[in-house]
Amino acid sequence: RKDQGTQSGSVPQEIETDILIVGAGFGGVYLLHRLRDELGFNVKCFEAGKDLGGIWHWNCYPGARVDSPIPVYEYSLEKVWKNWSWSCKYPGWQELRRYFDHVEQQLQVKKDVVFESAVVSSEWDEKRPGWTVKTEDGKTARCRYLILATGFAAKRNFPDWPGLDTFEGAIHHSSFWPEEDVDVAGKKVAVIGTGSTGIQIAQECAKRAKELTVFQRTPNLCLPMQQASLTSKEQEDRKDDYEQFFRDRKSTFAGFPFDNIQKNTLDDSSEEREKFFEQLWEEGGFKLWLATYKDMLYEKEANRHHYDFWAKKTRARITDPATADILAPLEPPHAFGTKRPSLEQDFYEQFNKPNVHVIDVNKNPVVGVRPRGLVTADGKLHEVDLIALATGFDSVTGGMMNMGLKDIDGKPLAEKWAMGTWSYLGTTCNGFPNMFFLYGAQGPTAFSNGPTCVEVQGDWIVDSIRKMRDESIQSIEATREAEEDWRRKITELSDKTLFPSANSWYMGANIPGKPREQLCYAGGLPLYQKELKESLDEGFKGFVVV
Ligand code: N01
Repeated sequence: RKDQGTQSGSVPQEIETDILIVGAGFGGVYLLHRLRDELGFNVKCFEAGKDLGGIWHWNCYPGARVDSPIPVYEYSLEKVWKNWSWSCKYPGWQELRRYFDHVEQQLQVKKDVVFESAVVSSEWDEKRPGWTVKTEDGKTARCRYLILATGFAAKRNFPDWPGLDTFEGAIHHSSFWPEEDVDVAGKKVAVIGTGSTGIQIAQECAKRAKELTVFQRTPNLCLPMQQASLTSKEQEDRKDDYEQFFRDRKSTFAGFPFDNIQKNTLDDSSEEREKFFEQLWEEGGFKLWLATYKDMLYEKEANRHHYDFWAKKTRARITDPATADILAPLEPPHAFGTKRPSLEQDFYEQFNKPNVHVIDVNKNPVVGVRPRGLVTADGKLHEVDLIALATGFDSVTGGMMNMGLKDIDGKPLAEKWAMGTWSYLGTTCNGFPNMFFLYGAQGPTAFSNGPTCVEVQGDWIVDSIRKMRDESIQSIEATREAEEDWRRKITELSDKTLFPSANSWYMGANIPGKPREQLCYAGGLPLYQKELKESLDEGFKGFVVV
């Protein structure tokens, strides 16, 4: 990857700081700014990449574009939004990088970020007390508070196909795409996976590649993006309402400026329902998922109506019936919305071209890789020049378990979570005093808009640290009972929904051997914030306070 030239001056090998943050994406930058500039703490940040932006630093694959519209997908900080405007509703990765350059101009966080510093161990030092954190290249930081802002997609997932390393063409994982544009013109390309990433890569590459083959395990029930360009004037005109807008986004289930309606699917006649679905479809984005009937994610029959509408709309765009049966089968591959729908612009139309194909790898799996391509179970060699691995991540827990974190007794977090995930409030863990995390396990993470979620959790972390300072509290540590309670809530909330019925990364089901469990908080942001507030208001309820 090309150096962004972000590190200025020499970096000390030994760092002493009040607070160490790991990760300089949306969450880490927000916390660094608030804890340093508002609370006056000494804050440093270790970041594995070469620039700010987190996932937007890593994601530069063809077609990478955010799936949440602006201004919902940005900071609520006035200092940042007041003199920034976007070119369109759903910006691409280059524009998101420019946004982080702008964030830097406004907040000057980089001077406290140490780039190219992947954390490999964190241990509690009882004598100080505090954390000692080490990086791969030998840097050490000692801090009183440790905050993990590593996101849910910090550990990549690769297929275990025999012969993958013998392939003579190019192989790129979506989150490690070369900075230099990979020219697919005139090339034969294979895209593995049809999550949000695979859809975007395929949609883009299909327009330039000589031949594109998508290897699909599960159809993505994609929704129309309805992209639109925006002028600065349009955005300036809205800015008087921004403060209210950012307050409101925290009051909806998923942190978007809309919520499901207070009606069940069968309350409407089939004509009314059809009209409503059409309206949501026209408005685009996640509306058919998050602004629909309130029972969609809870009742099978209600859900089926959504699926059938989706399949009808989608199949109408695909000319070959056999291809339509793979991409948008008549029978749902999973309940609608129990896996993350991607937003697409003309993904389905690409398959009407003679050089664009889809292979259902459930029926015809990849059995190996040869120097010139992929071999499927039917014995066919699919010759390609480039393999795009859009195979996702060991999501939510994988990254946190991969950083050498140990509890006060020296037991690795990876061991604590080997049989399932335990946290309290999705922000703290028993055995890890003064360690906080956000946008990770057992928080609203996958079920909420990223910037909204990190601000909700980040604000609670800031308030907790402020309270500790004001009340001269040395340390807080979640109790085991509080963790058990929290885990029970996570499971109960999830079990009321249809989420557990799907083999999704939400349930840990995309990684062989990973415990099958709900990894995120499915109760919505308002209820979640009530839980956070209650703990703080009741003097750190659920924590041992020293
Ligand atoms: O990863 P994924 P992603 N053989 O896990 C398939 C966010 N995001 O990087 O569904 C064949 O969703 C796998 O199949 P299956 C967003 O929250 C946001 O796309 O497990 N296939 C699946 O189709 C998203 O949800 C944005 O059966 C294999 C795909 O690979 C999250 O990141 C953009 C396979 C992985 O999909 C992760 O998305 C991008 C194998 N061996 C991402 N292994 C925007 O906002 C896996 N698969 C725009």
